[in-house]
Amino acid sequence: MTGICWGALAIAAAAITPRAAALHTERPSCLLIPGPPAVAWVFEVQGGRVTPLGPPLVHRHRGKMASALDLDGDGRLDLLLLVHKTTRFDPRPGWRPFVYTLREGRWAPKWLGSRVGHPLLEAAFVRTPAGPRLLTIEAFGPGAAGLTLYRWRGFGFWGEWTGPPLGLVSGLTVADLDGDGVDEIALRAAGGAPIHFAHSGEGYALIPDRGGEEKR
Ligand SMILES: [Ca+2]
Ligand SMILES: [Ca+2]
Repeated sequence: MTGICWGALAIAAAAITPRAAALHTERPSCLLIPGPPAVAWVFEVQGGRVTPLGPPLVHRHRGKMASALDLDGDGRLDLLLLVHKTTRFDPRPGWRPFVYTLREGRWAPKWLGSRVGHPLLEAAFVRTPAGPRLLTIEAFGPGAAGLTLYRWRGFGFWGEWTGPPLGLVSGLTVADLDGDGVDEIALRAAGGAPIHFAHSGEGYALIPDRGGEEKR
């Protein structure tokens, strides 16, 4: 992290006036500086205007994969950030899913998870036909990773669906490609080719005709 970056950070932070989240879009955008410390902004872009939806979230550890939406439908924006650290219950460094909620203009911890089912590689909030969910890529074993969907249930996440092993996939990106309010996802296979999935049944299924295409 250079001094120039920190100068820009300080200016940007000073320019942001926290306010209650008045969402015009269901999926706000996130900007993340991985750090450490990690700094995440949540904002929406509408008609060429960029509107911050809260103050910057700063976490002293390295971070990745900031993702925001209203996870539990209470009208308050929730922010997912993966942070790389040890925990009291898991002394090995790893990626932890930390969730914050925007309350009275501040990011308040909602769930600072120590682990999920398997070692966590990547994660994002997604919109499914059943509502918002946490989608993870987890390491199932040597050379194998896969997708798992979790539902928020008051305090913590409940595993709802686990897909088949996919090999070494990474690069999770989320976008509503057809504008129906349900997110499609893209991953990179071990060889670097993009593979696309759509929500189907209780989880995600490969979209065969988009298997080798570049995402729009
Ligand atoms: Ca919420
Ligand atoms: Ca869609």
